[in-house]
Amino acid sequence: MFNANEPPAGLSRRTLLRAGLSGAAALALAGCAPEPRFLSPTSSAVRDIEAARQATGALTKVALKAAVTTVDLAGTPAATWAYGPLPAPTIRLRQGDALEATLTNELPDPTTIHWHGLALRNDMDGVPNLTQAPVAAGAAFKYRFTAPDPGTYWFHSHVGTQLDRGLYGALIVEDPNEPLAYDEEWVVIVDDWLDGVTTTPPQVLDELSQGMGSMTGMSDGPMRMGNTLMGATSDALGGDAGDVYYPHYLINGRPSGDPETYQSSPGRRVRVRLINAGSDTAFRIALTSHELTVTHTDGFPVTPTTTDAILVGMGERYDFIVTLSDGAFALIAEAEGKQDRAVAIVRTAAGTSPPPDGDTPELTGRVLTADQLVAVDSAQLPNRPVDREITVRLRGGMKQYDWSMDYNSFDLSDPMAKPYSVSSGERVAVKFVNTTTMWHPMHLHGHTFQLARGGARKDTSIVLPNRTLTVHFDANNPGRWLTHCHNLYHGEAGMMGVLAYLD
Ligand SMILES: [Cu+2]
Repeated sequence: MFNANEPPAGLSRRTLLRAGLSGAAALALAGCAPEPRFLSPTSSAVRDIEAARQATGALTKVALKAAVTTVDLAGTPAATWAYGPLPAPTIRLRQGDALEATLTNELPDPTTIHWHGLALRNDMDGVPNLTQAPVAAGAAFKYRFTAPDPGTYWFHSHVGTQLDRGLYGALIVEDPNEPLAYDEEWVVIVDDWLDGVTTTPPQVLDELSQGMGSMTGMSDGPMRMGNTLMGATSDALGGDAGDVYYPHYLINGRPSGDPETYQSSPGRRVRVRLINAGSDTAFRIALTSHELTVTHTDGFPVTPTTTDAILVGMGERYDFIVTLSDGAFALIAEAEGKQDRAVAIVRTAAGTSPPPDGDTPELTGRVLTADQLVAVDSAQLPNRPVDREITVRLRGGMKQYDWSMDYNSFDLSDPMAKPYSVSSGERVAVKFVNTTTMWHPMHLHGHTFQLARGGARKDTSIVLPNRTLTVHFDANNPGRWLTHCHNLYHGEAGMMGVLAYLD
């Protein structure tokens, strides 16, 4: 028995309305139109869509232990959090296979894993308080889902600023009918690193959150103030390139003082799977004395496009083919606007390694961004009219560090406070209107959208300052999906929102 004036904990006004009142009485009590109801991540619609996915029946099991560790950065020890080594061992499965990943949390804080880019079942998406309860310190959680599409994906913590530690790795979904011809594969993860060297990510967020006030970048080139970087600019990114000072940039967990060597033979065709796991850094990627032929972005195939360099934002991926020459070469990941870089060595013959700070004309040659790409026919969204248009205004700035979507100060402790609605089966257009003076790599969970008509299929896309990017997707994966800036600190400051399917 309970007092009718006082709903018991957990019973919403809406539940009571449905239970007892109807029509005019309910509307009068609510004081306005009835609240929309949204599908829950544990709804039958989520289970049904998972059951309907093409599945091979094969199951890949992995164990991921998130724990405190120390990594060696060319002789500098960095105390950090990681899933074992940095990066985590690559997870590989085939399209239609199921992944069972057991996360054991040995961190002092709660954590989750997000499977970035996969159109997976909503309750396995790893967003704390939205698709699952955060996994408490000392607890474990089993992620289990079918991988629907082949491609280059990655996984990372989605709690607070944990991504800017070492909690990330590559997830490769192989195509059983791979149409691309190549001899070998190299997974390349680029990252910006500060954890345990100069500071920790929570301290960086604290510092940034003070706001820059009236401070302006008067310097000629980037200048460090605490953990803030002033004056890092990029024409390709339309101005401010990034605002966090990083003492190291890494390729596959290694700084330029201790580069990885990729050993191969002249003439070999290598498929490079490039992932930007950085938190505040776009990278400009080039291989000395080579052209790059881009074949995929964010997992989906594009018409092969040859370039000298690629500009990759945080969360984006590019696959490209290189035919290796005879000698020793440097794969350069130039931290855009920040005048620093990571390198790896590509070697097909004896001889001295190229110097890490050598001249790389490729970096200033043709520079590819996703807007130059065209999806192959099989990756085109079918032609149909838009059923729903959602406008997302990106707002805020460095002065107050008040990044947001539509002035909503997003709080992951109450993620469903103000969702954007969609309905199953709709063709949705999202207009990201960037009203700020900085670029934002915007990410949508659980879907792959299309850039313009015929453009690349992507899940993370650069929106330049004072520009609008319109993307289209089909609402075919029910649930509650985060959409946010993949600049980790912008996201944490509030540039996040939820796109929720109506029940
Ligand atoms: Cu941003």
